[in-house]
Amino acid sequence: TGPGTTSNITDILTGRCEEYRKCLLGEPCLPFYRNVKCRAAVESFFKGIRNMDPCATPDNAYDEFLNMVPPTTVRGTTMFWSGVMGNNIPQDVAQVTPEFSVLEETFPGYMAGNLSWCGATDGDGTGLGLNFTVCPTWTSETCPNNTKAAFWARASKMLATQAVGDVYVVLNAQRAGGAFNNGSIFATIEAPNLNQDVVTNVAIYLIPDFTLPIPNEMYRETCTNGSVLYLQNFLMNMNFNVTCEENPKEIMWLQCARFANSPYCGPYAKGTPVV
Ligand code: CV1
Repeated sequence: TGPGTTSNITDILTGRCEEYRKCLLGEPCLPFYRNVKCRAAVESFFKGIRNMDPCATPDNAYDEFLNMVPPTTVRGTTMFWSGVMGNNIPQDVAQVTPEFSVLEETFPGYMAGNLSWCGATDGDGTGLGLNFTVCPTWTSETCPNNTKAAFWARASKMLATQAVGDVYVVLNAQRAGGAFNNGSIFATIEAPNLNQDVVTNVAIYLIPDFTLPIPNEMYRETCTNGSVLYLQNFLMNMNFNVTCEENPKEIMWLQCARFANSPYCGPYAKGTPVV
């Protein structure tokens, strides 16, 4: 199990909602959002999960909420990521690069980012129907449909469905089991929901895993082997244009700013890194 519901989550969600709708964040700011009623939005966020078993969240639990504050991104900027959670790199790059937008920068993603929450069937004295003590870890195989996973899955689906123009996906070349993980949200929900008629290119950005204590070259995929090659074929079979880049400078600059001594950085890093 993981941490319970974040204390004061209602206030946090309400505050973030107000920030977002008032365009205080430098994110794309739609007239539509200005009229969001934050109290009602937060209420609908909890509506489908209060007093519910946190491992039996209905697929549509957040539909009302997500229809009030749907994720939207500017054409040609939508960035997906998978297997690179450890260092927040795509989120941080997207934050300072107007050319990229990730789910965490959209209205629902911003509201829910870095929070923990889940329902509780027995209540725990707060009257909110949420468990403030523990929540299931959402990667758990015994609890696949948990409160939080259901949220990100649904929000991710909407993000992919509305994406237009060039899209991007950042993958970890050294992810155990392959950079393109079959069970990931990207593989199961985002890629299949991209629209062939409006997405002009899928750019795969393959980055090394800077969080590894010792870079393991043995398990480093390239654009021309392993699961990344599989992903390219999968996307091309869906009629998408696909490009793939290893160590793309658009992402690496931030990685290298943070891990300046990495063998993947510096003038000799392009191509075969010296490890
Ligand atoms: N997405 Br905190 C998915 N999972 C998220 C997101 C998020 N925005 N935010 C968080 N998580 P993995 P993936 C948590 O690295 O392909 C969206 C979840 O606990 O395998 O499954 C994004 O749009 C999840 O288990 O990536 C992104 O494009 C873990 O972080 C895609 O879905 C990420 O798991 C990434 O999901």
